Amino acid sequence: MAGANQHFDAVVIGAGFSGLHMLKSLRDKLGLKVRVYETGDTVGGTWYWNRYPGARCDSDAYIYCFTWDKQLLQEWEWSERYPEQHEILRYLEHVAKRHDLKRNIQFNTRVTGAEFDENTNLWTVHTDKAEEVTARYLITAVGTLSDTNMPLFKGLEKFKGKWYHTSRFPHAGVDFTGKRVGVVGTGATAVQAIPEIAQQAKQLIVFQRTANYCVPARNGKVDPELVKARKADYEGIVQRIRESFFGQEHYFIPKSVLEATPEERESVFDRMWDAGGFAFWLANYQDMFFSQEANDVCADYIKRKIRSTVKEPRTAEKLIPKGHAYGTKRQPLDTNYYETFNRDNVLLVDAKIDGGIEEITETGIRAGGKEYPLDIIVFATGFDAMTGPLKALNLKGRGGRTLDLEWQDGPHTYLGVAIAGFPNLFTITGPQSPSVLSNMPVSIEQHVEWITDCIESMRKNGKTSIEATPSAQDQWVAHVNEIVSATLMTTANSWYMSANIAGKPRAFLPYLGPEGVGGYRKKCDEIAAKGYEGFELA
Ligand code: N01
Repeated sequence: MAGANQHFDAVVIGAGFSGLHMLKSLRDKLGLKVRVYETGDTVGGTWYWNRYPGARCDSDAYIYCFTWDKQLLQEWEWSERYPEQHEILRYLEHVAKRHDLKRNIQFNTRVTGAEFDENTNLWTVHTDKAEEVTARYLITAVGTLSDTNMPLFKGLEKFKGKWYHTSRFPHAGVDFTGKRVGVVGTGATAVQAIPEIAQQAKQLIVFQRTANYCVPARNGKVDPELVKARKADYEGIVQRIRESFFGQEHYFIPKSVLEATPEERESVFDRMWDAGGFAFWLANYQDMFFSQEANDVCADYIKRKIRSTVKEPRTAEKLIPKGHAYGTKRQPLDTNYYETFNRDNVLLVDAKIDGGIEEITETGIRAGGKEYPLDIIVFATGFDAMTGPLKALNLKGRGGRTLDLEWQDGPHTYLGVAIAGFPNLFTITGPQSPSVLSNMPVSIEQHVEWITDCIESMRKNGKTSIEATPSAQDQWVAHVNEIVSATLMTTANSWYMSANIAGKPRAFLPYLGPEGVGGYRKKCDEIAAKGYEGFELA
């Protein structure tokens, strides 16, 4: 399949959930000639790369899947409420095979750059296989959490043991048996990995910079009767998640937590806590994200849970989040996370109480003036979220403009799917779209459908170029920022706020629309119905 100077109707970058669906849609619905480039040696994206112990989805599997293959929705059986990485990868492999998608995907190939030609309205795409192809449309399906954040820890090169980043874990796995292991980070990834590693390692030392609010996942087999009922109601489920706020079957309680009596809210909190999953985060009282006072009431419940679970009071205190409101950082779902700190072989080193990481030495980590000897270090330090993977593509738009320059003060997009100055470029789940604030497959499908309809309409109307206007983009950026500024989200040093990467301009990355993904879908559809309002078509 490799070959220079080929022309495609569309080039898609990435073969995860987004790229697979985009390929299927453009090739089989519109009959386009499509090439997908993928760095990995098979499909899967996030589920190909993130192979750390305990990696599994955090959304219930019955909605963490493609909804466009109605038959597969009926046929596929998930083994658990939140399947493990290898099972989701097997699912995506199955989809690729079932729809014969691999024949249009070139694996082991990284896109190293692309530039738009203003004379031909075509993109020229370069790869690390010295290929150069042209395409009318360039579609990024690179994921939002795919650009690894590996902070420059002083002395790492001296470390004589082994070290790994969770997002680039060895395919063969890592045997922690009998080892002294350090985990750096306590985000959603570490919260999944720590209980698993603790069961194997001789000693586990967790280096925490910021304590997180974790709620129980409550993973397990799903009652076969519930599975049956869901399969019988898939049409209804799909419609509900598409119209919902977060792409989930979760809805806020339309009441202030401050209006509820202490007994009433305690029983509501207990119900959500026992249900597990994102309910406590996404189906809580509606003012939790807006009022610090309301938020404190919800946060207090979790703090009490931490204190009653963790036996050693000093460790419990370290695990109590301080300095950010509940829910303003991505909710980690845990399975025995807090319980793990009751084990004799687990130690928590908190940056504020014990001192932060000073350097990596030949034999371990030095933090707070003390050396912790280690055989293996696992960095669960996250990603340069949303903008990172797009900037890494080295795109050159009209007049050679680059995202590095255009986004110096944070992302500027129109609807999170297009960028002024970058014609015929579509960014699936891009910055300033609901994306990471939703159940990803729902947002991915919405973008793929919208992009497909847009390209179909352009072809019908003889248009060869579409580009967001600077004024529509400015209005969208202002709207994104105005909406979020009314919430507590901007107060946290989260990756949503770009605060996890040194030097990254502080900006809220996704779109927290007033009506969530449902409202965003309506907005995108209205824009299309008005002849792609805010875009210039040529
Ligand atoms: O990354 P994170 P993640 N020194 O950025 C710490 C998704 N996900 O990989 O909080 C010391 O959240 C950092 O500390 P702080 C999900 O959307 C999905 O855990 O910045 N520590 C933090 O504790 C999630 O949100 C699933 O102070 C440093 C940790 O490293 C996203 O991926 C499962 C440091 C990084 O946490 C990212 O989660 C798992 C430094 N220099 C994850 N730099 C699913 O279920 C960073 N840290 C699908």
